[in-house]
Amino acid sequence: MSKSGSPIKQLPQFQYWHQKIETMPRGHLETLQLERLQNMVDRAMLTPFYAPKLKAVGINGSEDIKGLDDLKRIPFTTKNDLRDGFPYGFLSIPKEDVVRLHASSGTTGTPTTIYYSKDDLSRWASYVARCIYGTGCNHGDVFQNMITYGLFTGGLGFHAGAEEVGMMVIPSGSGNTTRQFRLMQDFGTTVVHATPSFLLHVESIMRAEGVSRDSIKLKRAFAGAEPYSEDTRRRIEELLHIDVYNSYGLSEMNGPGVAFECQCKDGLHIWEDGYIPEIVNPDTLEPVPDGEIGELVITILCREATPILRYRTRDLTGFYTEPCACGRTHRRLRRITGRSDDMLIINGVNVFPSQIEEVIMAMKEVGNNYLIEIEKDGVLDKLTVKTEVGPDIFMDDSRPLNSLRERIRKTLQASITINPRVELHESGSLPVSEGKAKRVYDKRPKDV
Ligand code: DLL
Repeated sequence: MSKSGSPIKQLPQFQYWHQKIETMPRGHLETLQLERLQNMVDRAMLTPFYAPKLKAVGINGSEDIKGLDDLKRIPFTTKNDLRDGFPYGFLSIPKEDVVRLHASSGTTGTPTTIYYSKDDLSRWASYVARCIYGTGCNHGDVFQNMITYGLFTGGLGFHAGAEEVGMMVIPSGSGNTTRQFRLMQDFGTTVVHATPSFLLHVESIMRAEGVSRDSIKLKRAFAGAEPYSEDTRRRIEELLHIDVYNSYGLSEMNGPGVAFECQCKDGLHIWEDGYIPEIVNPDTLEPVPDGEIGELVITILCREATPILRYRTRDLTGFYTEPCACGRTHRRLRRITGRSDDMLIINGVNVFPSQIEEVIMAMKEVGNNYLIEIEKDGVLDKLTVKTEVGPDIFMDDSRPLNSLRERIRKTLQASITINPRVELHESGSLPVSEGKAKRVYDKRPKDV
């Protein structure tokens, strides 16, 4: 059994895209990181944003980075810094050498822009290819990319990585679920990429439209771009009879391809030849003891156009401390449990949306979609959890519904210490977003 409780399957021979790098001894990896960090610092000195910031702490170039420990002298970079540096404050190559830009989807505010050189794009594709190949995909697989193309990095990022592996790519984009089935059936799709919420939606529609599982050849899915629980992964795997791999990335660090699960599905390998990860306490910004949860901070090591040092991701995670059975030496991150800034404070209690998801998705009678609403009720906050019921539950039979509602309420209360209102909705009736799911509706008036 894996730590998450799911049985570890008999694994096929592990596949490495680049075995020498993926299994590199720690010492060699650190030497490589230092070399690349020095190079990045020299690049950063070419940008209007970093040059004064680094000089202010006594760093004038790579000669002042003697060991990896010197990283700690570099100030953190935040999303606000990137916004303040708009449009070219972080650019370190001539504008005419930029071949593409992407922008963050702006989960928490206005978008930020990242530029790529030609070599940056091919390096990024190679990291994504490494992730894809490590899950057992190969030349001959048919890959349907059911995620947004455009400024969001998920579409084009995976597209290029999948082509690098040599899979046939169907650039279907997100939405239009009926057409997605048609494509799967017509071209024998074996692997898809989507947000976990869209995968759950696909399964609901598949059932509603009577698409038979035997009519599609799907074996695997890559799911990421938003947090989801282990129970959600298990649910998708059981409903669709596929293997689901967690995929983590952010546009500031290229996009997808930063950290990915291997076939052990027990943590996400963060590619340490391309990124230096740190986990810090989000309040003190000091490193947390190894293995503990904190905020992930990342330094990119191989990008020409937009060097970003010590970026505060706001994502909460921790390292696994034991080595992975697959033989890769790059450390593994725990599933992201939330962000240091999506924490809800409800009547003084801190609640992460992921805690609510964990409770409801573990219940078999609960359907695939849910929403969290917070409103003011007099002086107090009122939390409402709206969730769909599974397709086998009849909405006109009130007894089992009442008992399910009560069970959800009590379990949630035990987990988050707040007594929520629970509303049950018919399967497929709550709104679905095509991109990242919007699940939290905080309707409380904002303090000015
Ligand atoms: O979401 C890049 C991406 C595309 C990742 C496709 C995976 C697949 P942004 O739009 O910049 O980039 O959003 C980055 O999304 O800081 C996390 O908060 C969240 N996120 C991404 N992947 C995961 C994941 C893309 N697997 C922000 N689990 C990140 C939890 C995730 N959160």
